[in-house]
Amino acid sequence: MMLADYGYHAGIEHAVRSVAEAISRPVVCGRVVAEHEKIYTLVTASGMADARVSGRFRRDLGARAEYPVVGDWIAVRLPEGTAAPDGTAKAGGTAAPDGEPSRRPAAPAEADLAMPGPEGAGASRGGMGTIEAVLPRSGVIIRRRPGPRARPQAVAANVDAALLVFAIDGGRGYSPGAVERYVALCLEGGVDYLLLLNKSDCCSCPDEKAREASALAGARAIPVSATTGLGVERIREQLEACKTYVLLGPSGVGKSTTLNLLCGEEVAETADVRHRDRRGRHATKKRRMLRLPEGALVIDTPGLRELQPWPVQGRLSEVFPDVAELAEECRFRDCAHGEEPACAVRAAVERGALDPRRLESYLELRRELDEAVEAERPSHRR
Ligand SMILES: Nc1nc2c(ncn2[C@@H]2O[C@H](COP(=O)(O)OP(=O)(O)OP(=O)(O)O)[C@@H](O)[C@H]2O)c(=O)[nH]1
Ligand SMILES: [Mg+2]
Ligand SMILES: [Zn+2]
Repeated sequence: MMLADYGYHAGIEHAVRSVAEAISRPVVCGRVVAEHEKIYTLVTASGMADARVSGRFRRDLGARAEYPVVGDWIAVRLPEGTAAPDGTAKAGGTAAPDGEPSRRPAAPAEADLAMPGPEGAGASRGGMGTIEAVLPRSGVIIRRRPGPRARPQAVAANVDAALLVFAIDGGRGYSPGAVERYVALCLEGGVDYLLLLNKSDCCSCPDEKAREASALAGARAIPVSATTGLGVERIREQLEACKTYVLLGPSGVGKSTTLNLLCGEEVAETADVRHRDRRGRHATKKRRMLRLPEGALVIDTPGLRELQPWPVQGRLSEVFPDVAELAEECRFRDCAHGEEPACAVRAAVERGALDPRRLESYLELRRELDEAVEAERPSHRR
């Protein structure tokens, strides 16, 4: 198995070595391709393996570490008899106590496409790897964990670009505000994005919708129909081999259908939306990463019920360059565009130069992100 096919680069090797030195134990690197409760399916230089986090890892969770997510590069101790990362397998692989080889049989070629099946985890009866560390992430999708307390939850890691999927069939999941919210999520995490306006076969004016969405999202919207195939070539043009993409969006918008279309076969389960309100039925239960025939890596995710971006890079003003530009003319540098005198942003709304919806959307996201920043302060953390 070529880890390079999964985006491996020299920086990762370096990070794995520092972990090995820090814990004085041999570790190899792997990439999480699926999560099943507390078990992770990894791709490693010697094939697929299942692993759990180590006791040390769990103890350290109180500090800053987070559980691995799909896309993470991790440092893992593999059970005896598994091939070493340089390919120097310990001859033949020692047998596990129950007589089964401790390594799963090599994945067949098509397993590249549909790597971890639902039965994936736990299938390797022999050995379970031990995850010692999550390596530093670059490009991460982090939302606020649903619930009363402001806590972060990573959705996918080491992502180059998100494929933000919306359905423009008239359901309620698509709105300018939702687009701004998903774009903020991507920019905060340092992730590029592309907007896929799916179900355009059920829309009378898909090009108009794409123009409208492009204006909100830096001209990155494509009308698509995952059932007729419209737009699929334009998506393919954007995907590069060995780069990582994540499909994000509400349930029922067609993320898995789009993935199947890109794969050229049914690799992901899909489900009809409810007739009454066109809402999805949460067909995809778990996140997992697949490799397209052309080599791009795509993570399918369950539809998000709630989406509040989590502050990472402080890039909200890039989602709202119009508001940011006006704000430079406000009298107070830290103007909240509320009751302050001489607020250039509110003045622009009043003279019709800025859509009030846009300002509302900005203020709402600003408030949510500020609340999260506040919750992250050491005095608020437990
Ligand atoms: N008309 C039409 N239907 C589509 C299109 N894309 C997907 N669908 C249908 O929409 C339904 C939901 O599709 P899924 O791919 O399961 O949606 P999902 O986004 O993966 O949903 P979750 O896994 O629940 O998050 C299925 O019945 C699809 O056949 C499209 O472009 N046009
Ligand atoms: Mg799905
Ligand atoms: Zn102002």
